[in-house]
Amino acid sequence: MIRSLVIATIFIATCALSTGAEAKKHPKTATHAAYANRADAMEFANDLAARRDLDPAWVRQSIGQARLLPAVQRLVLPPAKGTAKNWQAYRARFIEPVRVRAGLRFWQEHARTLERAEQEFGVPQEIIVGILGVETIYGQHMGNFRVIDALATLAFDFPDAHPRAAERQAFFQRELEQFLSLMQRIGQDPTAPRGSFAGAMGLPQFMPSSWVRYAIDFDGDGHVSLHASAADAIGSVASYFIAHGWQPGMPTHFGVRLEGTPTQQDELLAPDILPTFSAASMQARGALLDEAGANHTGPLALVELQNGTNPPSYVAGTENFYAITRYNWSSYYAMAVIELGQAVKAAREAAR
Ligand SMILES: [Ca+2]
Repeated sequence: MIRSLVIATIFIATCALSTGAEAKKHPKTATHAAYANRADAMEFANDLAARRDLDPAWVRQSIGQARLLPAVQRLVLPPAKGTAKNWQAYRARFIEPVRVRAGLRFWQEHARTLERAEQEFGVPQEIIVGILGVETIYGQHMGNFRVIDALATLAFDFPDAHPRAAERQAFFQRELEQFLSLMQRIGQDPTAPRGSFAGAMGLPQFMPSSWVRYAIDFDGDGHVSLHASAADAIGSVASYFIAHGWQPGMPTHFGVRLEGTPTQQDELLAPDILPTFSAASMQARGALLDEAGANHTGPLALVELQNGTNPPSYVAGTENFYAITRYNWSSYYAMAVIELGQAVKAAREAAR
């Protein structure tokens, strides 16, 4: 659940390993940048402790152990301008044999838990399987940065080169606060959890605020563990979707063919992925829906997926397509989740 850059998750494991290796080779460089000596970080710690009614010494010590990670500063930057969006290339990274096979194994191993999640929450098993596959290949790549380091780096030294640096820095300060409150509440050492460069954790890559709000104990052992319990991850993804407007039984998207004028097309694309048009008003603007889409009663969005220099792909996204983008704000991400889930489901049916 890195809200900026899914593509980067692929590289996290590699980058994290190289950072770890460097830290071992140059232990002084790693400790040199610790936040214990930073007045702004210690002031933040004192304020946070007061706001959350936490022990100020514990908060100062926790943040004081965090280290500035230049790799995190690099990874949080958006791709260089002029990088063409390409759905076919994006798709090929996620819907590929290794990930589909891992998905099939995961589904076989956790079939009963996935069924239970679908029954209790109304979120289809293939959507949960799609999310966990795109995020971490079912727990294989959960990120190897210390979460406290990643969050402190982005909370106190967010790179100015980012177009929304102030807003994003404020976001990560809130996440750091949520993280420390969570660690205090569950009695865990805040230097222990590992995660992505953005501080996302576990099989579903939940940010701390999402962990606090939506994570659930779905295996009933009395603890929420998104790193070690596939069942907790499965239940927590379903819980997240329901909280973000998932409607049981509704498809995610329909096929659509564009035959309108460029002006009509611009009108349809203006609301981006926010479902805005009725099926009839979409068709009146020359976007011809497949049969199921034409009969859909809820609002729809015309979703454009660019293919580099080739013509774009289009689908008509429902409110459930939009719900998937609440996990990660990208239509490419949502489509990859849907198609990976479908591919694993097809492999499972073929294997029966
Ligand atoms: Ca549990």
